[in-house]
Amino acid sequence: MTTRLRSRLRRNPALNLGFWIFLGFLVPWFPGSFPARAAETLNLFCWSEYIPRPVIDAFQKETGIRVTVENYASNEEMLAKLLAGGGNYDLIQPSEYTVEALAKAGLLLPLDRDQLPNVKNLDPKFLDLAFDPGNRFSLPWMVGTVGIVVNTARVKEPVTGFNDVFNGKHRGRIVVVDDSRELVSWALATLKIPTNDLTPATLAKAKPIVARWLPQIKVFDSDSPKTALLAGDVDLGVVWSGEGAVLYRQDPARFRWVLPSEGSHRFIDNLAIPKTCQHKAAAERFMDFVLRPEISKLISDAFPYTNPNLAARRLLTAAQLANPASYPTPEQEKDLETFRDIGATASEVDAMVSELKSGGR
Ligand code: N2P
Repeated sequence: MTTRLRSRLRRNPALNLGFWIFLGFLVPWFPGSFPARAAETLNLFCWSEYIPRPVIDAFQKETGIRVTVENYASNEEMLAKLLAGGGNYDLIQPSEYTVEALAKAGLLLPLDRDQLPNVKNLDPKFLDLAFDPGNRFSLPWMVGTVGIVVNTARVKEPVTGFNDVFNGKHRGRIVVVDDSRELVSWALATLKIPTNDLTPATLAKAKPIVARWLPQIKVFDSDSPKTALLAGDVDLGVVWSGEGAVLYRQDPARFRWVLPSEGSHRFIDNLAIPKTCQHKAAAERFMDFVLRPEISKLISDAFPYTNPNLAARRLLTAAQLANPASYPTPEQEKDLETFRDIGATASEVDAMVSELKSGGR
């Protein structure tokens, strides 16, 4: 070695092989202290109260992928943020009708089935549905209904449907999910109009009903409508089934779950990858991870909706499977309808409900 080279090595340790070997020994001992290759990231944009923290932690631990989570409380809120850009979302959680709208607009990436072997665990009943034939763009996360929770300590008369909730006697004692499409669909159900027959003409028929109902509602809450019921702030709720299931689990004598006699919405919430996704491999890895039976069970434990994962369902307790809010009977299932994309009428639904909420007629 020339004297020049030796002195360069002394001045610049990065050129010295011994230095790199030494560093190689140190890194495993102090992993956080060295600027390793930037960790892979997965940006989740999902409904609030739907992805349990332990699931995210287990995924991060196993894969080293850093997960960020942003929540929304309605499909419409998610769409608005997604379309505004800037969110860098890798994985979203749209309901059936929103998958359909996004796919039509070319805003979803097709899924690579080779990366998703755990699809085999899913109940075929919730696959290949009209909103996404062949599940090209989405896989079911959880399935649920929208139904009525009755605090039986406070409400003694029978409550069987929307007309009983909004008959005027419970004014100021009602919580509902803050969701325009839902509200309008309940009004349509009382008119016996099919839930997807949503046009400007049928919307006009629903309007006076929604107008009559709105002043009776005390709380609008899509994130955690159970809270107002638990606190005793309200006696009745029209809420997501998972919320009803938590209440029933907590106090079955006090909280009764009723699927409205006029008919009810069965939603199918999904995972899908937006076209603007920057980390598709990580997104698909998460999708397959949550389809593992033991991981999917953790989701059911925290958020007791209908689990479409048959392998996971085998791990649930008899009590979980017997929760009437989580698992409707085959007889009840006959009256459930699933939303479809209604195109431009969607913004009219939103505009009408917002106008009525702000006191318009
Ligand atoms: C979960 C909300 C369920 C979404 N917190 C209803 N589509």
